[in-house]
Amino acid sequence: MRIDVVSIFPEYFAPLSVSLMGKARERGILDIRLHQLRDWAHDVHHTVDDTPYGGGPGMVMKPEVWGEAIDSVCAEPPPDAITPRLVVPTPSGRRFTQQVALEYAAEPWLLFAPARYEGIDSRVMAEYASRLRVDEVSIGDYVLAGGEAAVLVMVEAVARLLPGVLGNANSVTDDSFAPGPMQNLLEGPVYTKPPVWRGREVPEILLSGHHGKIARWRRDEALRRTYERRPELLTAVQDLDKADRRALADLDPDLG
Ligand code: JA8
Repeated sequence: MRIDVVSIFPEYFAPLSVSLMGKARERGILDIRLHQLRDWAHDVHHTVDDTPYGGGPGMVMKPEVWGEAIDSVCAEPPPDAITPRLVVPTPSGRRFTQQVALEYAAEPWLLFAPARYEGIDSRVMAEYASRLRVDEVSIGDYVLAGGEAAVLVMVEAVARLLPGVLGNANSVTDDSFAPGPMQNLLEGPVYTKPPVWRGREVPEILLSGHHGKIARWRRDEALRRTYERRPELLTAVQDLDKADRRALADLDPDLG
């Protein structure tokens, strides 16, 4: 997969050379190209922002600079006649979820355009929407100082889904067996050795070797944690079995 990122802080993306994503790049699974937005600003100060029409606080990123940057990145296409999916992080975007990460992982080419200041002149998104698929996406309901951190989050969520990026030890296929964001259940607690640490014991069932009972216990813990921390997820959980309904009824008689 090819990923281009255009930013006024390309050095912000140093973590993309570490660990999982560093290895994926070395192996050629990920082709990440970073670009300095100011390279497409032609005035002496390499200006990328200007005051907002209509007044108000802060500055808005200039359309001409982004337009030249995106045109130029798109003009260096991979072998086929493909175009990138343009991803613009913004708190006013559609929510980036695991489902969106799976969608992006199936794309050959992503182009991220993280903004600073009050965002990018909206005509840029309108212009490219007539040529590319343009997604304005939010990673959550909080405001960052810029879109760079959101790009790091999204690239990591996508990269771990690419074939060959994860080892067998923590395979993506496990995501669909263990409770997780895909099933609308939170993961329950996990433990490793020693069996007693500072007087705290590992739940006995996990040491029992009864694989069926362990699976049931984990499911119950996942249901309990989801009920306590993210109750809104439970309304969306599919295919609850009889034991699931009993576990939920124990937590809250209105459920299950
Ligand atoms: C921000 Br400025 C800026 C640009 C993108 C994003 S995504 C998010 N949660 N906050 C702020």
